[in-house]
Amino acid sequence: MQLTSEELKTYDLQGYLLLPNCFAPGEVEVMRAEASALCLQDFAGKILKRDGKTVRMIHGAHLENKVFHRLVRHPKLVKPIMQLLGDSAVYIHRCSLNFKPAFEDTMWSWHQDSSYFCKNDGMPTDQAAIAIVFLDEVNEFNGPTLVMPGSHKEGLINPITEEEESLAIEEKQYLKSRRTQYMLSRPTVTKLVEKYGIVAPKGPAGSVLLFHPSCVHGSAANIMSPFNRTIAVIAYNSVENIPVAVENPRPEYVASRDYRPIEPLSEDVLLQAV
Ligand SMILES: O=C(O)CCC(=O)C(=O)O
Repeated sequence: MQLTSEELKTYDLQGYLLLPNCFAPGEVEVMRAEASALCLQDFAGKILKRDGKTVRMIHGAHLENKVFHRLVRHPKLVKPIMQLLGDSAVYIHRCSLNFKPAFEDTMWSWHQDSSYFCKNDGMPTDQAAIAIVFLDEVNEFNGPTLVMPGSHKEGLINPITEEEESLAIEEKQYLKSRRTQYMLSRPTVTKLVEKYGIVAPKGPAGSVLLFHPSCVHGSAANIMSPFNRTIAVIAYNSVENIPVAVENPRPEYVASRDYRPIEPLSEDVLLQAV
């Protein structure tokens, strides 16, 4: 699958591109079954919510599971990603499964992934790309990823300061538990939304959302709907943008140090026996 020049232009302008129905229902079913099986296993990349039971994320699904190992090498993802990164060879920086079960308050604050990639993982530039694969239908009710179109042009934005954070937390205790390292402050979010607005790309299970790691995004809680929302989030990086060594590297299952370029597998790879 190749992106058209129109699609490449849209991605460049908006910092994201939605590809509806990329994967067939049979392929989605295979991935969903493997995601459920992974939730029952124990390994370091499995992150639970504060209740100690509900799975929030599985880091490194592609290192633990054959189907996700194949998904990250699927030509429907790798070929468009290579185009977005200037026809460069790419490697897998990270892959996670993000779970938002029905009637749960799991959320992600506003942030840029490039802050993590550049500041924590040592990427020289933000020239990486992310593919989100919808394992469930994503609709207006179950907490779609929210994106500020065009915000990738800002480059790295300063996250919330300690002072802003302590004020916000005094005001709303719940923020303390929702804090992520590079969360943006409310004044910053307000200014950015005035400039860029917010979109919530939605689509059937099997759709793919491509986005630029500097595109500001976040994700509200799925507290009201009876619909689960599981997505696979895969970050690819160009072999021209290999990270420099950092002092306290994040674990391999969060930020890979295997920079070998990947070869796309065959189109039907998700349906082959494991
Ligand atoms: O799950 C989502 O909708 C957003 C996740 C996210 O922000 C991330 O993985 O960086």
